[in-house]
Amino acid sequence: MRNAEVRKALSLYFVMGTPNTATNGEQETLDILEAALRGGITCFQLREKGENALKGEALVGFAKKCQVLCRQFHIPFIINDDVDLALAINADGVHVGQDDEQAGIVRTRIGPSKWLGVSTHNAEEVQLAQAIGADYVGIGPIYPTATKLDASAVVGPALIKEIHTAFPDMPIVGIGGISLANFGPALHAGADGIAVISSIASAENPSAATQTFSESIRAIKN
Ligand code: TZP
Ligand code: MG
Repeated sequence: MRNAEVRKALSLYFVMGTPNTATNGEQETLDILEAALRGGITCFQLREKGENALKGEALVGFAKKCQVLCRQFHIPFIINDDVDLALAINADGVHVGQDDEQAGIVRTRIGPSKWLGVSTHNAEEVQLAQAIGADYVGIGPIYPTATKLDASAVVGPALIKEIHTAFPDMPIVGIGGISLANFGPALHAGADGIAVISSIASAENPSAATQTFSESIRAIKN
């Protein structure tokens, strides 16, 4: 069933683009992705945004390499905010924020079979996401984050609880400032999982960090 499959994939959702790595390098980014896949991430979103982000053919080529890795590990490969790219390479889904292409239009463009995730910050946005057929919502920033410069106000795990109560059928992933030290409350509040950038991409040992996340999440969820 799609809903259960999505919930499972949200458990440990890794988000990254080349700008999130120390050297901005394609190979470094692929190495981190492979380490995270080995460590046990359950979904990957290519979020190629910010300074020195890849564009055009370079982005298409890089996205294909990420997709090959994700396929090797049977992990869904989601594209952030680029429907053309997702369609061109046949990614598993698209994730959009409130300032990106309208989610309802994205759903029409990608059709019913690809996953659609929407970043939300309140019940109204979740209601709209549900109405246009979103498969899951991202809620955040749960904690302060230095990774997304234009992040909106911190919402805390309390918003997850509110949304989970009001929309029990909607899969939820918490994002923003989540680390090995603080991920518990988001899950206890009702999130199906957590999404992280820096806690894995900037970890000294991305594979070990992922493994620790993975084991601790499983311990809470089971
Ligand atoms: N959306 C809300 S917060 C955020 C995004 C993409 C950044 C998350 O990065 P980090 O490093 O896990 O705080
Ligand atoms: Mg956006």
